[in-house]
Amino acid sequence: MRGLFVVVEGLDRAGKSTQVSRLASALDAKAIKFPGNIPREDRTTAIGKMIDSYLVQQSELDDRAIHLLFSANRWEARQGIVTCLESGKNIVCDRYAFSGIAYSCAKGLSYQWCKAPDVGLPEPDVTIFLDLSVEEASRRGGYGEERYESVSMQSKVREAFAQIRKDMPQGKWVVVDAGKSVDEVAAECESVVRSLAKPSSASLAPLFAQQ
Ligand code: DGP
Repeated sequence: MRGLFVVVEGLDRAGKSTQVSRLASALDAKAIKFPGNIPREDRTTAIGKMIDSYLVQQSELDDRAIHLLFSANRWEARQGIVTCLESGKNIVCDRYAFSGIAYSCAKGLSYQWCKAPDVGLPEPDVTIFLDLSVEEASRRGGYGEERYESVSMQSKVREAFAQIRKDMPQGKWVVVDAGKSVDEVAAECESVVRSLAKPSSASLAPLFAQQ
């Protein structure tokens, strides 16, 4: 039986890293993160380095070019994800194609265009959206120097995530209130995953295949 593929999404400061690590321990899963690559949590591949330099505002790139780089960073990790799941190991993943769509749509690119490069990636069994208001997110330690870390950008990202939610098949997108305590959020995330049916087939469905 293959492992479960669980994605955690949300705005900057929603608590994804903490919850990914809690959930990965609870499920004895491998924790991975985008942008980045398996098994490292940093931005070390050639593509990861370009993304990093863009995020820390050391380089400028066309909005579509950076969108494609984020997608390419997921594609370069695809085989690793598949191999891990097929070996029976669960994966908990911090951000995925949904962040790709949300952040680029927030910059004004079209939803369909943003979705296209990620069509066919391994489809998560479930995506947990850690929901937090922009105001509350911005109060959590404030935003740093990275691109996108502003209230106006995060508000648009939140709207884009709401659009993605409407587009997701029943049961594939679960919203968890990220304003609760760390323990409460962790318990809810764990219960979402424990209530999932065992994967019905050994292989993963392609993402956005029916749309
Ligand atoms: P994080 O390491 O999770 O804090 O992400 C760094 C920043 O990159 C964060 O502001 C969100 C943004 N980001 C993550 N994934 C994507 C993506 O696929 N596309 C775009 N445009 N931005 C992304």
